[in-house]
Amino acid sequence: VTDGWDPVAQNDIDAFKRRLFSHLKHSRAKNPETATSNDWYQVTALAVRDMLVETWMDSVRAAAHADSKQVYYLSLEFLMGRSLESNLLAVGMWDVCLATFADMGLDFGGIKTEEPEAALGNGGLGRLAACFMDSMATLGIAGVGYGIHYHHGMFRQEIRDGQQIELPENWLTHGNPWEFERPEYTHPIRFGGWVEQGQDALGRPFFRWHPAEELMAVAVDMAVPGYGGFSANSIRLWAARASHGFDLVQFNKGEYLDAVRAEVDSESLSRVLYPNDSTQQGRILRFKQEYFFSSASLQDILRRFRREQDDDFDLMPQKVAIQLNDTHPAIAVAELMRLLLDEHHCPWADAWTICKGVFSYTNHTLLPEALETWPVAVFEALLPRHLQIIYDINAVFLAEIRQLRPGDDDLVRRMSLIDESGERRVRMSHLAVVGSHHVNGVANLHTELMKNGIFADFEQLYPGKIVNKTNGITPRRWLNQANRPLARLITHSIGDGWQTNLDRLRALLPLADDSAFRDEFLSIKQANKRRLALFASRSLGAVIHPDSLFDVQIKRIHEYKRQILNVLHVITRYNRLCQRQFRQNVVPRTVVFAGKAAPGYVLAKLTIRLILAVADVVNRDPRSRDALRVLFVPNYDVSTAELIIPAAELSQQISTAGTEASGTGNMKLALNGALTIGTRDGATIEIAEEVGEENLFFFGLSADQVAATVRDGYDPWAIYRDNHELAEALEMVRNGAFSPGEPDAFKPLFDSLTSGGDRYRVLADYGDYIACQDRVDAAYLQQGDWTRKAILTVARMGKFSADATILDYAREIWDVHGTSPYALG
Ligand code: DL6
Repeated sequence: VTDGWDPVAQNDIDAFKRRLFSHLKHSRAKNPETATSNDWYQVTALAVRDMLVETWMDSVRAAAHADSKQVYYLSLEFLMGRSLESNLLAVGMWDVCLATFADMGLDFGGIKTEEPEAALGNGGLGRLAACFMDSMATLGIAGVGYGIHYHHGMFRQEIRDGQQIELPENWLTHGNPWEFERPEYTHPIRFGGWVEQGQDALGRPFFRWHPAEELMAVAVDMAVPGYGGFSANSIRLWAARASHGFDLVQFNKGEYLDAVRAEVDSESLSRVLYPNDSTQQGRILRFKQEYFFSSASLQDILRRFRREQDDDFDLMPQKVAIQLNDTHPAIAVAELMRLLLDEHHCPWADAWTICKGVFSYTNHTLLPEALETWPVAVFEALLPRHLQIIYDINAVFLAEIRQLRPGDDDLVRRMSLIDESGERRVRMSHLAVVGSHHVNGVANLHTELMKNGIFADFEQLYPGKIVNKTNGITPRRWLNQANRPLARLITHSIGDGWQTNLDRLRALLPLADDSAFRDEFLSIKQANKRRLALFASRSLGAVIHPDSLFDVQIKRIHEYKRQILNVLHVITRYNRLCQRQFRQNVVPRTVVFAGKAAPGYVLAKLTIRLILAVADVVNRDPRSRDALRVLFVPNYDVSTAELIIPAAELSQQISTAGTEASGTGNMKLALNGALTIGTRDGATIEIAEEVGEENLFFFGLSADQVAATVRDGYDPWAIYRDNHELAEALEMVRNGAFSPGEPDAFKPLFDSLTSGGDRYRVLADYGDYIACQDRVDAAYLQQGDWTRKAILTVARMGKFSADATILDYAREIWDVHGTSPYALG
């Protein structure tokens, strides 16, 4: 039976146009005369979706029939960005779409920006999940990404009166053409109440949870097409709904608003993404969100498993791999135990073996404030049965430790799932480690620090359990889509295939010495810089010069990422430019910042304010403005990254060594030909190993040296006294040089760097950073050599394809294979 939709050939403009017009009429009830830009976006999305659906349904069906192992990626965040362009490229319809709109005399550039971003994530962790989904689909690794269908994703950042303000983001206002709500996949989620204990007729103990509250998790699916159209996977996001929407009794009593209260309360659970990155906020709603999506996902996984394998749960480790993206879904360990024990009556030891056979856990940060713990009292109130299970897991686990290390009470105290040092709290990372067969860090250094630091006891007791999986990025979005001119040049020069085998970029190596290629490469960079400059002038009213060096730091604003160090360099540069003798032979710079600060993070918000204030002074002053400009691009998101990254020439990766778990912006920028200035931190170390230290700019303390300053003592004031340029820049921050109307405005930043102890060793690295920036200037003057380095950098980025990372997870952790030709090599 055919469905009447003939496939559209990749060069058939008329067929594509017919699809658009058909959707315009039948899906939007509009005609071309009344169609808005948004209508055109919607119908294009629907037309592309029609094509995706074919592969998607085939893939899902094939995976079910193949009876193969499925990978489930549980992530509280998926930072997908826009889908239209990436989906068009994935199904090979990009060119025909552009040609169709050109033929109709419509500007596709404007139409594609009608799509709101699916900004269901904060930053690195959520974007990594999106890249991994792309790679799994491309490689034909069957799986599902499970998360939350937030009504409001990451807040929209606006700058008012020189400061960040947060506005709600409304990505669903016009509906989302990519999603399919599936009310047939709805699972109950329960909270509170009490646990009945007893014995069944056979004398076996049972536990029956009598929850006090129930709501529903409804599935909303999105297709994730693999590049090349061989396979597709799903992301299934859970939306919260009331289990009984409308209370008729209350309504009949005339209490209309109370009658819908349950609905409002339940739905608030998936209302908003917590905008915190790297800090745990400890809010009850967050706890409920974590359980909500973990429970719904596990119920769904079990439903799928039982459809194929009945109740043969011992087979689960052969059929199911569940990756916990950070500890946010760590409660899934206790939830799977509960489902197996209480609902499917598995014996305890069997259930525990199954859990340890299916789960694996990725750690994304070592910052103590980000490590999740929840008060035992919160568990008692909301998940009493899970608390019992966690106690049972702990009892078995601690007995094992006591057997391995008799008499070591301190070890037992350190490793326990319950932190008893103050208010009793459940250590979610310990639950995740104990319940998993593998634990991974996201870059070599990070994994080593995990093994020697927060998880040292686990490493000693279970050697081999902690492994490294250096992060990666999808080359489809971060080069093929974001930088079309460079992608075309690469394809023209070395052929296709690099999009799915990034190592092929090595074929560019000899071209680094080819002057014609270098010229083309450079002129593409210049065009990308002009595009950013145009955006700055049109959208932000800011003037930046495309001939200057574009120096870029784009990421969340956080003390450990040290935007403040960058600002101190800008101020130092400004101070130098204010002296006539420094104005000769200077390399003009545009320092671009973008990033959001968590709404409650005072110093991060103040840093944004300082960046804007410094920009205001530097960009106006006739002594500096031709040689130094500062641009803050508001509302940093995936689309903004796609605009800035191709224009970047210098990539700032300047976190305190030992604090940035991996970084992925470092990879995106390098893949687009930016040279890195950075510390020996996260994956930047591995980038240097690949591209060669001579092709990037390292400075500052190593992680060991930072640790030594903690051990041996550290005096920021001594550094302040020794370095007059530093003292001058810091004084300007303190004394209101950038905030004349409010001289103390930035004093908290000064204090944190001095009397506050300078936790992130900004002052310790300042001198070397400035010297390194001087080396950057000198290198930039040698344009030919700079471009050569940039080309070599691009050519050597193969290791950082998310495909390579995912294949590594597949082999070492999940024990699965990809079925697409790209996985088979
Ligand atoms: O692993 C993805 C990404 C890393 O690249 C960053 O270095 C790291 O900071 C980030 N972590 C988070 C928040 N962590 N927690 N929880 O986004 O993960």
